[in-house]
Amino acid sequence: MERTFVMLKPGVLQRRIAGEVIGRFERKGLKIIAMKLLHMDKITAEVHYAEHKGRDFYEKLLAYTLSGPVIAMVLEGNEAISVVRRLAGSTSLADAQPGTIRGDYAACTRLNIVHASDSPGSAEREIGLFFGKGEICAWEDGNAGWF
Ligand code: 3AN
Repeated sequence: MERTFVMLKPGVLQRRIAGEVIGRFERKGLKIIAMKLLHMDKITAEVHYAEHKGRDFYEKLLAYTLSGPVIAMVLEGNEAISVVRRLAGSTSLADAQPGTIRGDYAACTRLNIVHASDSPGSAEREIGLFFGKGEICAWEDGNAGWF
């Protein structure tokens, strides 16, 4: 089982599509093991997007990220990091395929709906940036037998 960090950007709440986007991850069988609504502070946003500092879109990306609450989540599942990246779709507006979250909902590359960790290292770092150990709520599937 693998864990990944997902953040629904401020436009998701503004557009009232949080349930639809979260539903895509659940339908795939990913397990939500942590979730919270938060208005990110500037330092957290700067740490989160540190790799993009200096890029031409960086300041606007930061401003957008701080413009309203986000939904932060930890998802667990088989190969969760790559599965979630494929569900999210390509970063760029032009490449995001219909059927993916970005392909279906994003109208602008910078406002592209969802952040998802791109490697085990970034998943660990990002989960640690947003969640304390006590906020991760691992749970068992019980007898449903779906997976
Ligand atoms: P991803 O989120 O797919 O891992 P990154 O890490 O390259 O992509 O970019 C982080 C965020 O920066 C993207 N989600 C998007 O909001 C923004 N971004 C990336 N590339 C561009 C771009 N060329 N123009 C505007 N915003 C961008």
